Amino acid sequence: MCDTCGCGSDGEAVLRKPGEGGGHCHASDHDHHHHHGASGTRKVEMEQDVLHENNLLAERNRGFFEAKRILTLNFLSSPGSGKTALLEKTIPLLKEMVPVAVIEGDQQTTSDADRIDALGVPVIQVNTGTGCHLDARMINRAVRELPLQDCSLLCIENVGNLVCPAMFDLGEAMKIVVISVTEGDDKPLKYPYMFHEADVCILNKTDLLPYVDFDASKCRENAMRVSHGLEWFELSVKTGEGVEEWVAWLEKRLPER
Ligand SMILES: Nc1nc2c(ncn2[C@@H]2O[C@H](COP(=O)(O)OP(=O)(O)OP(=O)(O)O)[C@@H](O)[C@H]2O)c(=O)[nH]1
Ligand SMILES: [Mg+2]
Repeated sequence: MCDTCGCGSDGEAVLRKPGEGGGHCHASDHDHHHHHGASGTRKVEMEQDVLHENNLLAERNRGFFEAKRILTLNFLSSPGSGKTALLEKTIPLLKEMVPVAVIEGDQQTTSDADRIDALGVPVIQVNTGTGCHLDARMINRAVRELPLQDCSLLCIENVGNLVCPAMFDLGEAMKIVVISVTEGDDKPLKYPYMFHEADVCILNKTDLLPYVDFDASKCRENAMRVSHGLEWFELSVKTGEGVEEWVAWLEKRLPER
């Protein structure tokens, strides 16, 4: 959570089905009242309360997913690293093996949900408005709108942001952080909380490596410094290079039917 503005903690998220539009940002959506209290103590207490409430609901979500044997993955990254592109590549390779459903998180638009809808799997869009992350309550509401089957895969694409989403447990089994080679190999050190919380890191857009100053082994080393047990994949969604290894790894973790 942004501890300076507390964005997203006071607004109601909007759930949308693919094609329901809402493509425009209105100035009124950004009536964003900043409560910068003079007392640092109050700010910390508020943040703890919000996270405590979120954690309780996340545990309820987790219990639901475990009881139904739904493998739930939370995909996180900065905007544009390729989360939706990765889902578009991965889902067709898995959907014959296991039922797949998707929750898409964005501030506005249903464009990502429309892309997933084209794959023929159930999807719901959560528009967070001014909020910069998904939280456990939004997931709790969204799963009620989805035809979730037992022994299935649920992919959640979080709002593009390397900061706040890391703090909000959704009840997922794993956090998967996507980073692309255009972002700089120092990102794991600059956004350590995200990489520390992640179970898996996917370095995407390796097809662009010849054109950018990005040292993939240095990036991996930086990521391992903040999270020793991180699973690491390097791939290009565009060319398909490296995708097989990632999908094979995920396949082994799918619930047996
Ligand atoms: N060259 C190259 N471009 C890619 C690759 N993967 C994704 N892209 C492009 O990167 C851009 C962003 O991809 P998205 O999948 O929309 O990224 P995202 O992380 O879902 O973005 P947000 O939902 O806005 O946070 C698109 O123009 C993709 O075509 C890749 O492997 N190589
Ligand atoms: Mg996306």
